[in-house]
Amino acid sequence: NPNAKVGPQVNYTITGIDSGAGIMSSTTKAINTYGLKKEKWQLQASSTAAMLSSLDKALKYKQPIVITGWTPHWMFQKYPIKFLKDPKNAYGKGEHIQTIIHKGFEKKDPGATKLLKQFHWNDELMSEVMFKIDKGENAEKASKEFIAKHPELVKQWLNGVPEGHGQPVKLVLVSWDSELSSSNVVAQLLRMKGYKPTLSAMEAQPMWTSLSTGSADASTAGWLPTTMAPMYKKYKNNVEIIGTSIDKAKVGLAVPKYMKNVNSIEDLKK
Ligand code: PBE
Repeated sequence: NPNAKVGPQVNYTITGIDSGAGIMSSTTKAINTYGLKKEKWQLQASSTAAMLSSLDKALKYKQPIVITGWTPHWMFQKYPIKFLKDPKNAYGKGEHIQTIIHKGFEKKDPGATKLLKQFHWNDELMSEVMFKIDKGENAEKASKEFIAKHPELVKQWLNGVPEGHGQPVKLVLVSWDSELSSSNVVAQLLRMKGYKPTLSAMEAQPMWTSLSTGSADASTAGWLPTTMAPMYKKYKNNVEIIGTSIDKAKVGLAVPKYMKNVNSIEDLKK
């Protein structure tokens, strides 16, 4: 029944991803901002893969579901879903994906830092790599193919970057599709210039501690100013934002398009 209240149909549950992700803290904030707590709404942590498989199932049976959603990501191409309006800006007014380094890394390695600063692309380009990874292609292979296909872009990214002479660069790799793509492309670019990048897979919280202690040098996973604000605030004295790889990112709640009466986070209360 499309006119029935949403809450009871989904057990007042928002299906989320890994608990350390920025979108989880923004969603907890949204639940408070919109007064959904009184209505027993809760956020369920899982993983991106588990969330998307629940979405897949719900769509198959035309059942209601509320998920945490974001772009760039292929979920909005693959599935008929829509973002809910966020009139109170609980998820911010517009997110960027920023490149973060350990404070002091630029002094230690100005060349690699220059490359990291110059790395800038968009949703469409990132999606080329993301789709391949989603289809099961190895991330390193996908980024090599991307680089071979875009010589002009690569020229801009490498412009004026000095030879690395085997200098190691410790990159953080958080296993979100967006970051699998950007980190692997950046690693490949560094290799082309003679640097020796390593990619350490870790979750969102360790990413910030590693960047702050210097056990990692750089990350392309800074979803800011809102999504990862709590972590940035905590570590901002020891990290530095040096660039923006994606200007337009978006984070929020999403539902299947057939949930015609649910268009805003406010509607979850109805
Ligand atoms: N995301 C996608 C992340 C960053 C990448 C929105 C899931 C987050 O911290 O929530």
